[in-house]
Amino acid sequence: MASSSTVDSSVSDLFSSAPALQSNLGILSPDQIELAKILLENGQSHLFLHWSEPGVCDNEKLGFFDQIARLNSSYPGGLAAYIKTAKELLADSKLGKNPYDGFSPSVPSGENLTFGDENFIEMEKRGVVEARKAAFVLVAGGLGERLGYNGIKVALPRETTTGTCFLQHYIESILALQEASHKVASDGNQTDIPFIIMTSDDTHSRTQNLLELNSYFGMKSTQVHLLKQEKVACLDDNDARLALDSNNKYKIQTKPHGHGDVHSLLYSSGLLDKWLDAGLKWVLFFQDTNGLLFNAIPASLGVSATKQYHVNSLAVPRKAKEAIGGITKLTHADGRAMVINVEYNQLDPLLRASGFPDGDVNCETGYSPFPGNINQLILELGSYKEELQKTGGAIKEFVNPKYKDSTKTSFKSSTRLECMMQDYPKTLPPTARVGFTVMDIWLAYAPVKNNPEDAAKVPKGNPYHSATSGEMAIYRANSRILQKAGVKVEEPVKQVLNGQEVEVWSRITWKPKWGMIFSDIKTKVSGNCDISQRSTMAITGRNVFIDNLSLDGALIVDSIDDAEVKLGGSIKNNGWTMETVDYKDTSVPEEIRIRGFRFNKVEQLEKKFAQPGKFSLED
Ligand code: UGB
Repeated sequence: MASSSTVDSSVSDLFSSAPALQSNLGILSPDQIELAKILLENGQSHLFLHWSEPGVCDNEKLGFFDQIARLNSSYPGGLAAYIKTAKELLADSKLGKNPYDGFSPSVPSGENLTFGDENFIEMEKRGVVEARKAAFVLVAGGLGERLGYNGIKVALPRETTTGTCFLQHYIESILALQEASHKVASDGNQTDIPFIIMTSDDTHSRTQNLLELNSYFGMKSTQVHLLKQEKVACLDDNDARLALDSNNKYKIQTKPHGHGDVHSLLYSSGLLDKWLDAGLKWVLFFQDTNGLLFNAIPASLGVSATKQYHVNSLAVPRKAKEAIGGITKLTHADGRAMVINVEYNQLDPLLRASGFPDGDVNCETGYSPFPGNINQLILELGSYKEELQKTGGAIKEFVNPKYKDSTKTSFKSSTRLECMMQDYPKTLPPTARVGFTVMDIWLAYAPVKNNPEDAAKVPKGNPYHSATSGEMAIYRANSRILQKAGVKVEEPVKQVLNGQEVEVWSRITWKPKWGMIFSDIKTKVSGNCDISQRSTMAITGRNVFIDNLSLDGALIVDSIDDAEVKLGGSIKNNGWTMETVDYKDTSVPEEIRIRGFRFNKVEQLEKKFAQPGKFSLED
């Protein structure tokens, strides 16, 4: 332990601004004294006003410095940099400065893909070739406050026909892509695709438990890597004074910093170098609850490779005022230009301030002219690593204080700096190739973000983004893909579930290994096939072929990889019915009631093929 005599005179001047701290210096280590200096030099003496005499609450004081050390080491440039940036951003916010000052928005051009056409099929094939040179990064540190679900979002069922959770589906999709990519590899490179999950204190242990309890859903545990983001210090006022926890004066209040942390975590993890050494080329970022995501991955990776994009943002047509960011071209008066996501709460004011008097409105297509950012990014690894070397992974931050009144001198509650992963291109040089790929919503985007009550209030025509719409979107996408492959899937019926009017299609699901890309799916379908709207079909095997099948009821097929199974003939049974459930009915498990329905498995044909060989449904 250091004694106060180790502190020299210039330092003791500094410490005289915090007498309660000064009298406690004897209990602090030299490292802790260094941290105390950083705090005092950056206007944080108020943190020590309540400190008691040495000998009283000493453990709490040491705990305080443990937390300060964590806050200091987890932020690029440390706490001094955090406080400096906070002061600048708070001053800008007080002045009402527009972060896009000097920039005029316009509609950018990018790649538009149409599911199932020749170009789409080509892009998917190219994407599969590239996949073995990719690493996947899931940002899953958010609590999902809008959804209000008690567990972690990746543990929610993606659909309740099979009950497969999001995390399992993501892992199985990566494994299916890996296998498909290895098959077409001409260089014999059979490296496993790395899968990184960014967690936070709110999600880390539950994510780890979910993986361990399920043997990593079939992935090698060495393939999966969890990176935990730390929260950042809250700020009490425009001078960026750190906020103390109201229940513990020896603790700084903290809040999440946002998904932008993923870049600094990846940079400091050392993984990027390893990946470059292993010959990887792409890093794909995605969010926690988009059950359609992997329908879009192969083709958009193909676009990245073909166009040699350094940054490729996946996008869908966006309804005006929808809570997804808009991909926008911003051109500065000085000639600079960038293609960037403008967050949904900033798009309308930016447009109004720059020659679009109606702000964020739909155009003649019925959609906003700005494509909607679904926050799936494909970055080219080499240029990504180079850029992070310059920035240390720091992403341009923002602050969003809720002021008490128009003087903007005090806040309703503490605020903090935040950052978003899609702001990565903001620091890129103009030579960077930044593009985007637009795909149909039905194919690519169905997040689960809103609780039933809020979803029911969404303006008519705008997407609900609820557990109900998220599950219905899986059935719609699978039905439409099979339609395109030649199956007569009956049209949907409309139904109101948890106050939301949704299209209910046949409940069709399959495992990613059954068909990752459209050309594969087409090889699995032949003859005259039809599926009625009230039907359920779940395929969990790989070599399952739909051939002259007429289905009106429920059909569940499981098979080992060495079993080749033909699904044909006419199958009719009472099937699975959908019973409505109210989201307020707490006798029903939360993950079910937030959907507004559950299945009643009245009757089904269930077949399991556990031996190698050729089979049909009669076997
Ligand atoms: N997340 C973290 O990992 N850490 C954090 O600190 C915060 C979040 P939300 P939101 O899907 O279309 C984003 O809360 O506000 C993870 C984009 O910014 O769902 O809806 C979290 O676990 C927006 O441009 O984000 O907005 C989750 O996986 C738009 O594209 C992810 O980050 C929108 O998503 C997103 O968190 C969208």
